[in-house]
Amino acid sequence: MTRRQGAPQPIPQALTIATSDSSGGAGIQADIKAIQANGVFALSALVAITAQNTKTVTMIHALPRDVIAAQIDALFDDFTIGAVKTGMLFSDDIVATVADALRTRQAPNLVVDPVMISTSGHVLLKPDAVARMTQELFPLATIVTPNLHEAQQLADMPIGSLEEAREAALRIHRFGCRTVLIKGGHLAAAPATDLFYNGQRFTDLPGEWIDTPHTHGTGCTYSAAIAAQLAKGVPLPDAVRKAKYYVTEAIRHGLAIGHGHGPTHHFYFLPPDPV
Ligand code: PXL
Repeated sequence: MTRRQGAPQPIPQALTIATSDSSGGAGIQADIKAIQANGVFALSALVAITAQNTKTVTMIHALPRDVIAAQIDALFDDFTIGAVKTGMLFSDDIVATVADALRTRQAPNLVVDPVMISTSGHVLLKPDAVARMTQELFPLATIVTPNLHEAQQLADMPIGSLEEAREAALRIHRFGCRTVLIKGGHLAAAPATDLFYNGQRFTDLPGEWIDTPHTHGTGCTYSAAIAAQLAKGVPLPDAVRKAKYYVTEAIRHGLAIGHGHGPTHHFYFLPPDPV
């Protein structure tokens, strides 16, 4: 084998454990793009496959437990994984498999995006899997990143203000995660303001509300970017601030493709042609 001359290029590596979105805007495809766009090499372990477009989800197929465990094992056996992100995990079986593997491997910098329901209203985490997620996965997490809807369900309370978001963050923190980020994209009282809780202090992260229908995959993109920043050694909450900047720009450059909610633009900062 011949090799090109030049110094080897070191690059941090982050792993996403999530589900395929055939439309490419959300799910593991969004994660891979967001991790790479943030300067980190994306490793991926697939747990399920969705058939979907920008309008609807037509099928969900879960992969067998041994197929999921084998992917995670193969990656931890070889790479220096600096951070891990979990996305749509769909079933109790899958949550248990992933939690087992991450506990055994003592996964560093774990970002848990507790994906429960799609923008189009489809169930992405079966109700009987929620308790397994809070009990087995949350205690391993460096940060859990619910949106408003997920935070309300996890904390079992309505959230209409930043004050109520603080109470919800306290309740979610009690599941044993190190920190909590409640994404306030749809918080009427403070649109696009996120709330970060590190177990001691609350930090408001104000953002720019961008009025666009092309927001498919926003949550996946945000949490994957946080994982990438953590893999680069950026501490919390700066990793969150950088990821929030990235996802805001990706939304600003949202793509009007398909006939429903189009995807964000993960590589908005690149010229259209590398040559
Ligand atoms: O945005 C949450 C999400 C995660 N994973 C997959 C999805 C979606 C939303 O549609 O399809 C595979």
